[in-house]
Amino acid sequence: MKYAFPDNFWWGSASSAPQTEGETLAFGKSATIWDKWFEEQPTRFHHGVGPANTSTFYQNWKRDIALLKELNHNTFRTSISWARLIPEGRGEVNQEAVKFYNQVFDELHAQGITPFINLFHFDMPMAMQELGGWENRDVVTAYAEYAQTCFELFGDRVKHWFTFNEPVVPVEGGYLYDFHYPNVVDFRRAATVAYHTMLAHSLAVKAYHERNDGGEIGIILNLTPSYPRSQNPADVKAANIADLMFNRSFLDPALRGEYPQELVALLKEHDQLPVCQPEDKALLAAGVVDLLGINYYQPRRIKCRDSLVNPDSPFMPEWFFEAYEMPGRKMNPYRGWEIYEKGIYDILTNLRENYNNPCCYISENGMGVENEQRFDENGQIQDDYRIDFVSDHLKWLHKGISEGSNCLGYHMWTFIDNWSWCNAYKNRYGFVSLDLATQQRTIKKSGEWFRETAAKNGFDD
Ligand code: BGP
Repeated sequence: MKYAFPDNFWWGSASSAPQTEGETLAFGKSATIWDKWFEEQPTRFHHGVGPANTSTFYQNWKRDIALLKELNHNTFRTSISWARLIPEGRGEVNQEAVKFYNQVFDELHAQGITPFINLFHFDMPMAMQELGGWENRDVVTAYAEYAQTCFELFGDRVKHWFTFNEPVVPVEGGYLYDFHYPNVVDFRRAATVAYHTMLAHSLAVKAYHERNDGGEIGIILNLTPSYPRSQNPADVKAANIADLMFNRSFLDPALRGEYPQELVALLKEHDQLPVCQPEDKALLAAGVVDLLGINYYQPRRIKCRDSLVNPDSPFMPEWFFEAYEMPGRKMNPYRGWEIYEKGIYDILTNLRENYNNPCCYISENGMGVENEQRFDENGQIQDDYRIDFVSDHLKWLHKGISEGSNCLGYHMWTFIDNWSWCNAYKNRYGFVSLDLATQQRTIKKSGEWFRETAAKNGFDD
């Protein structure tokens, strides 16, 4: 086979509790920031569709796990909902939630599918947000307690844990660019949220390692390689700053246990450093992961600013760079994101050369398609574009592995079309399509391709 992957390669897909479980305010679950925001401003959500409208994994878990099995998954990622497990954020555990997650993990094992479990996927419980969310160090401690509860309850069957999915996204969305609750635009507060998130991460990693459970713990980062417009020093510097702010501010603590000095110096120079406590340094050093999840969708193209910044304008990352629309770049015509398959290889190469080749896997990669509900005469969606997207990325991944990268698997985003925050069902990503009204599931052509690829542990051209 032309693209054969290593033995025991992880083939699977990723999803999350808030995007699939449904039953948002039932069975003891309390509100998250998404329930709250939807209640306050439903028009911010595509077609006014809120977090309750999902594939209802809470009820359909058995049937969906059977589908995962049919699609030859050996691994599957989802998350635990903090607001479901501990409705007040702290304190009493909801026994209905314990029963639900126990059933899910047991069934995954029964079907030969290893669960990869993430603790936080953008879904801050409202009870915690009311205390200030990640701006408040008490919430950091509450998160660590929640993580410990999960390890105690499920650690016998879950051996692959993740502290956060894409921690930069709630920072960008909630505190810089207004696409997540609480819709703040303030760099200093954003920096505090980012910093506290990594402290929370480190507390969880430290606690897990102290348990000696025989499993591993990691973090999932959306790494967006920053490519400068040119090799001109101003463009290169701009791309480096974007990389520092959006990638390395999470990657370096996760893999090296400390922040890049260049980032610290930059924030200090502009008086944007978050408040640090003397014990933080040692804590961050304890946060080095066993496994890195890489979400890759698209790169960042960067150029230096054409005009000088007005020094009276509020401090923002865009003080240092601008997005660059590279002529001729390949675009996903159905989602408006660039497609640059080699990015996945560049990420692996960077990790190999500059971060000591950590254990990693592709935790998300996939193709969003607007208005995808076009079925052929046999009732199937012929998503050849998605097969091309995935196989083109897998080819570059294969090259990275053959050059020595320590990449152990590939998870597609996502198994079944899911609710995607403010975009709701605008961009569908599943290799199984979902009819929201009837809850019917139909395997797309890409699902069949995936089933075969996973079974053969690779593919030919
Ligand atoms: C990733 C998130 C997912 C999912 C995906 C698709 O960044 O981890 O939760 O939402 O993006 O995003 P969209 O629906 O905006 O295309």
